[in-house]
Formats: sequence, C-alpha cells, structure tokens
Amino acid sequence: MALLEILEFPDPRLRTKAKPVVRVDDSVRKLVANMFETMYDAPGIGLAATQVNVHQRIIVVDVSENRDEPHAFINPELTLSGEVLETEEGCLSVPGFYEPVTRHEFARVSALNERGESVELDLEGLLAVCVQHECDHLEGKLFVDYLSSLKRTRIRRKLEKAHRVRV
Ligand code: QAP
Ligand code: CO
Repeated sequence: MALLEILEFPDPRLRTKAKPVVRVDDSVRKLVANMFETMYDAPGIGLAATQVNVHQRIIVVDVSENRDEPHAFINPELTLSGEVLETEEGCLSVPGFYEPVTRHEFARVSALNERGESVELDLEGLLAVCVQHECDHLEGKLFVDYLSSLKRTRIRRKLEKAHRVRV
C-alpha cells in the first residue's frame, strides 16, 4: 500500500474529465486500496481518483465516525432527489477552506464495486453530499466553482502563495 500525492487547487490537472473504467482488475483494486489509505491518512471523508492524478471514474468515501464504513464506487452514476440543502464543504485539494455549498438531500448511486459487480445504493445525509462532491471531481469540477468569483479568487491566491513557500 502507498500514500498518494493529492493535487491542490488551482492545479489544472484537477480539471481533467475522468474516463470510465473498462475492467475492474487488480490494478484498479490496488488504486482503490491506496486511495482509501490516502483518504484515511489525510484524514478525509472522500477522495476521487482525479485528486491523485488518475483520470478514471473511481471514488472512495467513508463518512462514519469510526472510519469503518468504506465505500468504493467505480463508474458511479447519480440520480438526485429531495430538497436542496446547504452544507459546509471542504476538500483535500483545497486544504484549509470550508464554505457552504448547496446539494441535493438524496442521491441514488449506481456503480460497480471493487469486485466488478453492479451495486445500487440510496444515500442521504452527509454520505449523499459527499458522493455528489466526489462525482463532481470526475467531471473536473471543484466545490469552489459554486462560490462567488471573489471567494474563489481569494482561495486561489492564498493557496498559490502557500505553494510558493512550500517549495
Ligand atoms: C468532501 O472532503 C466533503 O481543508 C471530502 O485541511 C467534505 O474529506 C464533502 C480535509 C465536507 C462534504 C462535506 C479538508 C482535510 C478533508 C481540509 C474532505 C483539510 C484537511 C476534506
Ligand atoms: Co474534494
């Protein structure tokens, strides 16, 4: 297992649209295991392959208190329903920033699991929000895209400055 490097906003590679996984094989399972390890280490509640510079449609999430309810979704498709609600969101690719974002209350996800089997799950609460956030990454979309351009620019400038001093 290995920790993967997480790309940070405004890295242009975060804008890449991910391609469907054609076969769930050992290389996909290895990537999923490394994504879980990276997410738990961070620590985070969700991670998309895009964030580790792999442009395949794979996300991992675990919103449980005890960090013992992992879900990996491969080629996820969402059907959204319910009311819209505002949740304070963050992102491992936008470290240190949390802002309210509007999402749907419920999501039905159809995907493949790590064994290549079709799964369908009805999600609500933080899990529904997190899966919507992670699926956005696969389209090259970030939660900062939902903020005002003023807020987004401020976040971009602060992160660019932080990246400059880091290297
Ligand atoms: C997406 O994000 C999410 O800024 C997952 O310094 C988050 O795991 C969906 C993290 C909230 C819905 C609500 C962020 C860790 C983790 C940071 C994460 C940070 C350290 C973010
Ligand atoms: Co994110």
